Amino acid sequence: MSVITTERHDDVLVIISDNPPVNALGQAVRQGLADGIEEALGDDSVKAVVIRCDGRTFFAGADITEFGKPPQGPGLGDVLDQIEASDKPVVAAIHGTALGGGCEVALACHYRVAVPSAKLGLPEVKLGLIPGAAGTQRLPRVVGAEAALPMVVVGNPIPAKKAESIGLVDRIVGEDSLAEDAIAFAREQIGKPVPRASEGTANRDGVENPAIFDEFRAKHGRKLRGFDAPEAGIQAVKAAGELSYEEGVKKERELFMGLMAGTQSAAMRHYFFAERAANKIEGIAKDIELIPIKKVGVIGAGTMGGGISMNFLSAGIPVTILEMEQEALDRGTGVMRKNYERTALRGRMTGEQVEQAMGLLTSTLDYADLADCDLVIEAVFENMDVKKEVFAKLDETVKQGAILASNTSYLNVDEIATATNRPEYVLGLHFFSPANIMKLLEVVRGDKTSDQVLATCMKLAKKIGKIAVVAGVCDGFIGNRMLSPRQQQANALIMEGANYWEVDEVLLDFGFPMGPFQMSDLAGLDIGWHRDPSRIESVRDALCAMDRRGQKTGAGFYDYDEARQRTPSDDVKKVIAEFAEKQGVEQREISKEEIQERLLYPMVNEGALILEEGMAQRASDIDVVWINGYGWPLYTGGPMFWADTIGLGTVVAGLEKHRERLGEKFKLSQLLADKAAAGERFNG
Ligand code: T1G
Repeated sequence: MSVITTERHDDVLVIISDNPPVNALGQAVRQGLADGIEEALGDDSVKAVVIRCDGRTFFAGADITEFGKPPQGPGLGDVLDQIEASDKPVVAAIHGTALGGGCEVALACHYRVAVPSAKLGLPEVKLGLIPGAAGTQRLPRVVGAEAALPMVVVGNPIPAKKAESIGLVDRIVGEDSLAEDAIAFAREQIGKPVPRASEGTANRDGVENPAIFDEFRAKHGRKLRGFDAPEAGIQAVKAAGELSYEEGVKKERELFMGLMAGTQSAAMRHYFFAERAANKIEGIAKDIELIPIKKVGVIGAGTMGGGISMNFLSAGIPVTILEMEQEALDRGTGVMRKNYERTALRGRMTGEQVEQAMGLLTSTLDYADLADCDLVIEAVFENMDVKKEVFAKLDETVKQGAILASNTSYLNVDEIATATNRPEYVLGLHFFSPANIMKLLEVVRGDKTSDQVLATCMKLAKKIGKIAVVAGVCDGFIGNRMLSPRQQQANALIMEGANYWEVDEVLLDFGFPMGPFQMSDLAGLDIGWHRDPSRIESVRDALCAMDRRGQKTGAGFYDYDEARQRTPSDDVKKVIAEFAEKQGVEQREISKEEIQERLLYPMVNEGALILEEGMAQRASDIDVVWINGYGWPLYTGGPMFWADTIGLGTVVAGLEKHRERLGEKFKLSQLLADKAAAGERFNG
C-alpha cells in the first residue's frame, strides 16, 4: 500500500499521505507527492489540488532517521519546486503539527488552510540545523523577515490563529471539516493567478530595516549561546532580503550542509531520539494495564512538596497536601499560589487557570484524608527513620493498590519499602528543584517495584510534562551519582592550586550554565553543615564559619553585589591555600585542559559503571538526565554521547594520565575500558 494516494472530487485532485506515526517526509512520501502532482498536471480535467494527511498530523518534517544515510531521490527541494510551479492552485490542508519540511511543503503550496488546533513551525534549529528545503527563503517572502526570524532561529511552532495573522495561513477552517473545507477553498481559487511564495515580497522589511537582525541577536544571544545553527538561521533569513530567490536557496543549502556535517547536529539529533527512548521500559509490554491516577497525595508542603503538587494541579489532577502543622501548611500553599500568580503575571497562564489549578488543591493535617489517593508522594526531610515512619503510616492509611513514592534524592528506596507490606507498590519519584519547572524526573525502580507501577509512573510523567528516566537503586541514582566525582575533583583541583573561578570558567566555556563553585554558592554552602564554627574540617566549614554561606549571605566562594554579579575573593583564595598547606598539598599551575579532563572524564566513567550495574537502561538515558537536570550543553549530546564523539580511547587515556589524582575510591569501568579497546561507542 503506497503511503501516498490520490482521490478525485470532481475537478479537484486530493493527494493524501498516510505514513504513521507523523507523516515524516521519507523517500516514499516524497516520491508519492511528486507522482501525485504529476498526475494532477497531466490531467486537464483537474483544475485544483489539495494536499492533506491522514493520521494525527500533517507532515511533521523530513524523516530524521534518514539523516546521515546516502540521500535517495527525489530531493524534497525538487518536489516542492514541482508543486509551486503548478499553474493549478495547490492548497495545503493542515491539521496537527506542520513542522520543518512539512511547513516547507505548505509554503510551496499556493495556499494554506488549517484547523484551529493546528500548529506550524520550523524546529530544525532544535536539531542543530536550519530549514533545508527553501523554508528560509519562502517564509520571509510570505510573512516578512521580522516574523520569520523567531520561527527559524528559535524554532517554536505557532498556533494556526497566529499563522493566519502573519499571513502564513490563508483561512482557518472547521476543526472537523478540514477535507471538505479545503476542497471548497481550492475550488474558489480556480482561474485565479496562483501566488507563489518564492515570488513574495514581504521580506522587504529586512532590507528596509536591517537593524532587526542585530536586535534579534541581542535579544536572544544569551539563550542561544554556544549553538551554531541560530546564527546560520539569521544569515539565511537575511539572505532572503539581499539575494534573489535562487541565490538565497543556494546560500541556505550551503549553511544547511555545513551544519549537517558538524558535531552539534549529530548530538542534537541523538538527543531527539534519546528523549523519546527514555520513556520506553525494556522488557515491559507496551500495552501493560496501568493504574488509573485520579487523585494524588503529597506529604510535605515545603519547596519540593509544593512544586511537585503544582505539576499535578496544572495537569488537572486533584491533590491533597499534608503537613504536620497548620502554619507550615498555610505557608506552603501560599507559596504555590504566589508561584502560579507570578506565572500568570508573565502571561503564561490566565487568572482563571490559576483558580482552576488551586481549586483542585486540598490541604490537610490528617493522614485519613489520603486514604482514597491513587498515588502518594512523600517529600519530607531526608532522614531514613523519618521516611520509614511516614511510609509505615501511609501503608496503614492509604487504600490497597495505591502507589507510594518517595522524592528522596539519594536514600535507599528498597530500605524505605521495607516499612510497608506493599513493596511492589513502592518506588522513587525524584523531582528536581524547582519541581514545577525542571523537566527531569528520575523514576527509581526498587527491587520489588512491579512493572505495572513503573509503567504507570512513566506514563504519568509524560502527562505532567516531565521527561522521565528509569534509574536503579544506588547512591545518588544517575544524576547525583555522576555529580559526586565531578565535585570531588573540583575540590581536589583547587587544593592543588587551580583557581576556583578558573574551574568554573572551564565548565562555562564548555557550555554549562554554571560551574561547581557557582552552583555551591547558589544552593548554599551550609547545606549539611554541622553549624559548629569552631570545627573546620573543609574549605566549606571555613567559609561557613566566616558567614560566607553563598549568594544568600552575599558571599560564598565569590563576593556578590546587589545584582548578584559575582567577583572572585582573595580571602577565599587565602583560605584555600592555607587549607592546602595544612593538608600538605603542594600547589602548582594547572592547565584548563587538565581541569576539563578531571571534571568530565570521571563523570563518564561513573556513567559507565551505572550502565555496568544496570542502574540505567541505556547510555542515552544518562544523556537525557544530564541535559535536563544538570545543564549539560545540549549541543554536545550529553556526557555519554560526548565521550563517543571525542572517542572512548581518549577518555580512558585521560583517566590513566590523571589516575593518581582521582582519589582512592576511583575505579575504572570495565565496560568503558572494553569499549575503548574495541573502538566502540556507548550510543550505537
Ligand atoms: N522523523 C522521523 N521520526 C519522527 C519524526 C521525524 N521528523 N518526528 C517524530 N518521529 C517519531 C518519533 O521518534 C516517535 O517514534 C514517533 O514519531 C512519535 O513521536 C528539510 C531538515 C511531531 C511534535 O523536528 O517534534 O524537516 O519513539 O513521541 O510527542 O527542512 O515528534 O514512537 O518510535 O515525539 O506526539 C523537522 C520532530 C525535521 C519535528 C509529535 N521536524 N517531531 O510529538 O510524538 S528536520 C521536527 C516532533 C526537517 C527540512 C528539515 C514530534 C511531534 P517512536 P513523538 P509526540
